[in-house]
Amino acid sequence: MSSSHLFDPEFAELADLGWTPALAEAFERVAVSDVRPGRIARVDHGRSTVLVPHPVRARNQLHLVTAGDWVALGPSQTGPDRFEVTAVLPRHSAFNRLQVGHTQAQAVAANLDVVLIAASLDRELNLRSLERYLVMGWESGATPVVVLTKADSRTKDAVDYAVGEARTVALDAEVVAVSAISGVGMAQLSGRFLRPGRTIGVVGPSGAGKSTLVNWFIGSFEMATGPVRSDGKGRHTTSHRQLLVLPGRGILLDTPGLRSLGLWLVSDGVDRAFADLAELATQCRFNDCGHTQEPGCRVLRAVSEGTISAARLDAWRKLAREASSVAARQGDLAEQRAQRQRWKALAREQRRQPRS
Ligand SMILES: Nc1nc2c(ncn2[C@@H]2O[C@H](COP(=O)(O)OP(=O)(O)OP(=O)(O)O)[C@@H](O)[C@H]2O)c(=O)[nH]1
Ligand SMILES: [Zn+2]
Repeated sequence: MSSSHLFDPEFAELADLGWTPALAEAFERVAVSDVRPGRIARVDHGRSTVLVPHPVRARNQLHLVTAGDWVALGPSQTGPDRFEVTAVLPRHSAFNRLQVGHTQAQAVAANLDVVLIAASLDRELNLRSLERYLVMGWESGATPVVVLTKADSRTKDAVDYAVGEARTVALDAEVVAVSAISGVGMAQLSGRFLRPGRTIGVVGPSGAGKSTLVNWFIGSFEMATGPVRSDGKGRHTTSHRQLLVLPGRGILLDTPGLRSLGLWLVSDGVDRAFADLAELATQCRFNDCGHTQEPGCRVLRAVSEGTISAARLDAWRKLAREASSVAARQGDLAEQRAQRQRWKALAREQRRQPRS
């Protein structure tokens, strides 16, 4: 397929799904005749619903695909109008879940640009929980934004105070307060973060108001353009539950996997989310300072001066430990697998030896 095809009217609507020149280039590299690009809306039982931009069903073959992935789809040998995934295009971001007993992380959502971290103002703000979500957000490669929901449940002063508190852990991530009931902050939120072709996801604990946020985005879109059609036809389409395309407005990725993400792989996400502490740690007297009782520890000084809370230091230590144990576990499993491979190769080798 030549690249001119990609800008045919047929492909123009892919832009609504987040198709970019960079993806077109990646696609060209894997494209053989008869394949077309598409974005995965949902995955179940070895098959996917793929938007091309209308939805088609495809076999995943052996590709480990997830909602949000861009793939190349080829015709299946099993019949006309049947498709199979022939390649997965490189992800620019991904939320990965660590699977027990597996060396490979399982992606639960791919190619998000922005991830909204919902936290409800109708209960006490849990900064430690926010920190974890921020680690996860940075780790994914998407840009995290803290959204304090249900602002109507508190006084203006209390909301302002909570925003200030959240900012102490959000650092570079933006913090906004909204209410789906009063509408406070909602237009600003969608105006600021929804963009044509941009993919947004929502994470946060149960009851934080994730569905309400998603529904509000859809509702305000429908008010402006008419209902989002779910029959898969026409321009205002594709309410495929997991990948909601609002043409000219943005894309919402709302998958159960993303919602229930618990264990995840952490590495530099911790450093990003705790950039304040990581920076202070570079000023400790000892390079390998554990920030527990070492002389000349800059981090402990910040805690004693009250610029960093002891709870935040504690959270940082825990998450850093978690990150290194995940890394070690991955290393162990990779080593076990390599060993199994070596044994298999050896066994094959031995079978090939003539019996004496
Ligand atoms: N007062 C008020 N209540 C809200 C607001 N947004 C959501 N709620 C309520 O909070 C509850 C939880 O909202 P959901 O949107 O279902 O929360 P969720 O994060 O999707 O929850 P799970 O599906 O359990 O993960 C519901 O009863 C909503 O009506 C808001 O802005 N103000
Ligand atoms: Zn130190």
